[in-house]
Amino acid sequence: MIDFYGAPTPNGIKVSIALEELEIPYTLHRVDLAAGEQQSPEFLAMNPNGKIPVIQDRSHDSFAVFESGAILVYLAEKTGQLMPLDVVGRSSVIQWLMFQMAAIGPFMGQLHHWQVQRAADDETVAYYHRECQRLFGVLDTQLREQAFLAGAYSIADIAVWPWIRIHSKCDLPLDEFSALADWYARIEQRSGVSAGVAAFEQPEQTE
Ligand SMILES: N[C@@H](CCC(=O)N[C@@H](CS)C(=O)NCC(=O)O)C(=O)O
Repeated sequence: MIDFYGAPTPNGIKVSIALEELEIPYTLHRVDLAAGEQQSPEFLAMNPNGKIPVIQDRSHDSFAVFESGAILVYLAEKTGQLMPLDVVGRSSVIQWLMFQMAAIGPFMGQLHHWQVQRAADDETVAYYHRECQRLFGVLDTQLREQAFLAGAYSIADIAVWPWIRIHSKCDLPLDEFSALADWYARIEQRSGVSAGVAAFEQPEQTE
């Protein structure tokens, strides 16, 4: 059983999707970011960086894992699914996972902050917008070659998908990225993915 501390943001949703895809039993503990619950002493004891998502694994003495990419690797390794075991296949997944963690997430996060919250001048917004379009181009080129980012469906796809989900919010249409748009639509149809998105719409468990 996993205790999952999260919120319905791209980094939160990638963990609920992975838990659903891997059919791992979990309890969702919603963290109210606006109220600052991520800064409570109890939360900081799990993640000193004070951000969701975090999991605790009850089968390992409530071992805590923070950073969404590290959580996805932990869950894949725990189950032996969604990431190949051979060194080359594993590296391919980790490369695209790192690309999401180091580029897609930070740049789209910044774009969303500056553009959607109207917190910056036009030049700053244009800079993040251009870079996100370039990153979408990188994904599109890869997906023209193969159905999923690292060969078979993996935690790399799960990491990227929730960020593409907010593309219209960030004024980043997919019209010029047809392979990315097809990939997005195919993944959206997976039952584990819709269950992961819907997880935050369910009444909170009290257990
Ligand atoms: N690199 C981290 C980023 C986590 C992150 O930025 N979480 C956001 C929500 S998506 C958060 O907790 N924000 C609240 C805050 O910064 O106080 C990860 O991938 O887990």
